[in-house]
Amino acid sequence: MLFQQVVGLVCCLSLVLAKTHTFNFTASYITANPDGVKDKKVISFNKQWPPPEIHINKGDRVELYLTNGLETKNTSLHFHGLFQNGSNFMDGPEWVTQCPIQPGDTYLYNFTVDQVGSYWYHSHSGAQYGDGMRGAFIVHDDKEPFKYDEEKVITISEIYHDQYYDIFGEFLNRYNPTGAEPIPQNLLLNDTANSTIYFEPKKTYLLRFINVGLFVSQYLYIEDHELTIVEIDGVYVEPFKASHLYMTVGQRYAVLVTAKDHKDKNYAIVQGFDDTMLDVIPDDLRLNATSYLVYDDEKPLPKEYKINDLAFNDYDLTPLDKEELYDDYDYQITLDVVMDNLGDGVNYAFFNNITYTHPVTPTIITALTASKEHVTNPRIYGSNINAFVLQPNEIVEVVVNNHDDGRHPFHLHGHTFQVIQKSKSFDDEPVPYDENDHEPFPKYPIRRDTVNLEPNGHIVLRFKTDNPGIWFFHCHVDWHLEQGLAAVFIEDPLSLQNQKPPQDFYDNCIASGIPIEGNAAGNKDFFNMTGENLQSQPLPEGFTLKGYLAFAISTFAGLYGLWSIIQYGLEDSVQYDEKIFNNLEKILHENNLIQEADQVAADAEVNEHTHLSRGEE
Ligand SMILES: *[C@@H]1O[C@H](CO)[C@@H](O)[C@H](O)[C@H]1NC(C)=O
Ligand SMILES: *[C@@H]1O[C@H](CO)[C@@H](O)[C@H](O)[C@H]1NC(C)=O
Ligand SMILES: *[C@@H]1O[C@H](CO)[C@@H](O)[C@H](O)[C@H]1NC(C)=O
Ligand SMILES: *[C@@H]1O[C@H](CO)[C@@H](O)[C@H](O)[C@H]1NC(C)=O
Ligand SMILES: *[C@@H]1O[C@H](CO)[C@@H](O)[C@H](O)[C@H]1NC(C)=O
Ligand SMILES: *[C@@H]1O[C@H](CO)[C@@H](O)[C@H](O)[C@H]1NC(C)=O
Ligand SMILES: *[C@@H]1O[C@H](CO)[C@@H](O)[C@H](O)[C@H]1NC(C)=O
Ligand SMILES: *[C@@H]1O[C@H](CO)[C@@H](O)[C@H](O)[C@H]1NC(C)=O
Ligand SMILES: *[C@@H]1O[C@H](CO)[C@@H](O)[C@H](O)[C@H]1NC(C)=O
Ligand SMILES: [Cu+2]
Repeated sequence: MLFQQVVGLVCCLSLVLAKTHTFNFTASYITANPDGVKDKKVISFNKQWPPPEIHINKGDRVELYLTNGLETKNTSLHFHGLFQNGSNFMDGPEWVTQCPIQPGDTYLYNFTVDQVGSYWYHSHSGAQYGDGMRGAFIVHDDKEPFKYDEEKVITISEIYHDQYYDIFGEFLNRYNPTGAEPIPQNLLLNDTANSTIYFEPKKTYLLRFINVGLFVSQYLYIEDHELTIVEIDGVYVEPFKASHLYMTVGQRYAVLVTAKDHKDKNYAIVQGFDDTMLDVIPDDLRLNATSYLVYDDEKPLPKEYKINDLAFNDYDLTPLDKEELYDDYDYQITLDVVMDNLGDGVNYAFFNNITYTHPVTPTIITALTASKEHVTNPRIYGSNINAFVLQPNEIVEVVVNNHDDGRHPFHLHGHTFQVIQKSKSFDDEPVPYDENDHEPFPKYPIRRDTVNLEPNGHIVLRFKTDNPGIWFFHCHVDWHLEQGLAAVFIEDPLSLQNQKPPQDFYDNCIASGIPIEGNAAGNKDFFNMTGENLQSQPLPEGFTLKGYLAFAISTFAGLYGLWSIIQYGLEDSVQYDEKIFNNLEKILHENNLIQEADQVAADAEVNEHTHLSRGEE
């Protein structure tokens, strides 16, 4: 009886204490100089860059008004790691759970948070957040299972000196046939270079590291200070002592660090790019950056510091709640990752031969407006979004096999997943998951929302379908997302139909002339796919685009800017495909493509100026 009263009291107290946090943000460009090397137009909130950290408590409501002041660009906002349980339409990714927000318009993100830990927010319109539209989102827990004196949020990222929209055109382009990712120019910690983080002796700090970058994974270590990992991606873990971290973009690690008991010395905080992810390493790119852990401003700053063993595997961690492995799955999804060219010459990324091509109307609109009879039929969601319809209260297993030699940090919206297999990388041949011959499953698998897939390796993930919604599953290397490395999980759409987005949600679509009813093609006849967005046609048989471009480049070399060859590592493809362009003319003739080749050369000439002038900057 007494117990019940106490429980009752606690429940209602926390109800009373739940707070609404209102934010009124206008996204607009300002000029900043994040690394102290070059000015750049970055996306600010209310002319402030870096955008603010958001801190709330578990149970609180967020009402965030986002005004698009970007003049010529659409925008959107995603809260990475939040489940949006019951509020799928607040998740943020354009074409998945909302329409893009047009310049001049305001959109309200309004949701409650029933989770704890380290999260972040970022634009989910292309790779736009790379220009700075991202920040930390921390949910405080009054029952944290560890103690500390002070908390510090520390973001890490890479910076491109050029603007995303300028780089992007050259990336997703047939003159970049290998799909080589643009190379960033610098590393940032707390959104600057040469950062100083202050420590006071004897204190214990909770450092929340968040990789808010869009491409490169980073190593992170602090000279002569041990890191005790206590949370990953919002999931508490058994305290785990580590000398350093390895963080893909999108991942978060909260670590306890106990300060020295004296102020005799200052220490180095070192970031290092995982340089295996870079196709070319320009001579002037620094791969490591040193920031400063300062106890005493009067003492000299630390020198560079180096550790030798960089081995690190998040798979070794154990969730604090010891949630057991989900025994078996009810439904299995296998996704094979391939990067390849289509007939338009562009290098795309594929799951099972499909490169994500956004629908005419956001997938959530299709799910909200289809009849009960049709809403669970994957066909209505289109043939180009990798749609998977999931039944409620099932265990879903997602197997991702990498047929590519790049690293891919996969992120799922709306859930954390158990990571039940995580292979090492393989040099030569892809090693897909074999259900009948695999490493033993962990008893208490780690759970997180972003996990790294190694070159030619595989991952196996399991989660329970207890959150109705349209959930994006994609590579968080946003260059790869732009190449189409995404799938859409349509989880319990019958229940999703009970969620009622506000009028604002529909108005935002109407403002762009996007249908607010219909299938992936925007047709009210749900099985008429006329007008659907589709990926480009494949290349003709026996024809490789790399070879074709190599031919065009070598024949008309003088016309083609050296800049792109260096920047995008085309040299490699020229060598790689030597044997192909030996008989290339024959192939071109057979496919009546000689004229096309001439056109490539002519276009290259037109582009020469842009490329060269950029190269000379
Ligand atoms: C948000 O800020 C803008 C510009 O400062 C102002 O016009 C608007 O009324 C504000 N909206 C809210 C809901 O506070
Ligand atoms: C960091 O240090 C480098 C080298 O001294 C300097 O070029 C750069 O401007 C500094 N950056 C900032 C943001 O202070
Ligand atoms: C913004 O979204 C609208 C609606 O889809 C689209 O027509 C327009 O091209 C987009 N604008 C930009 C700059 O991407
Ligand atoms: C946010 O959502 C809640 C719950 O639906 C609603 O009561 C509240 O009015 C909304 N806030 C605004 C500003 O619309
Ligand atoms: C990050 O930099 C800002 C100033 O730009 C500063 O106010 C903040 O304290 C820094 N964060 C940490 C963890 O030192
Ligand atoms: C720089 O980082 C790389 C990992 O990216 C590491 O191998 C190397 O040891 C680091 N160098 C220094 C000086 O810390
Ligand atoms: C992808 O295409 C290849 C070649 O056409 C084919 O062999 C393979 O079965 C396809 N894979 C899937 C999952 O459709
Ligand atoms: C969503 O909320 C329901 C209860 O309302 C709960 O059973 C379910 O576990 C939640 N899902 C997630 C992913 O938190
Ligand atoms: C399918 O939709 C298109 C475009 O809305 C329309 O023109 C066409 O007549 C429809 N086809 C059928 C068979 O209804
Ligand atoms: Cu990727």
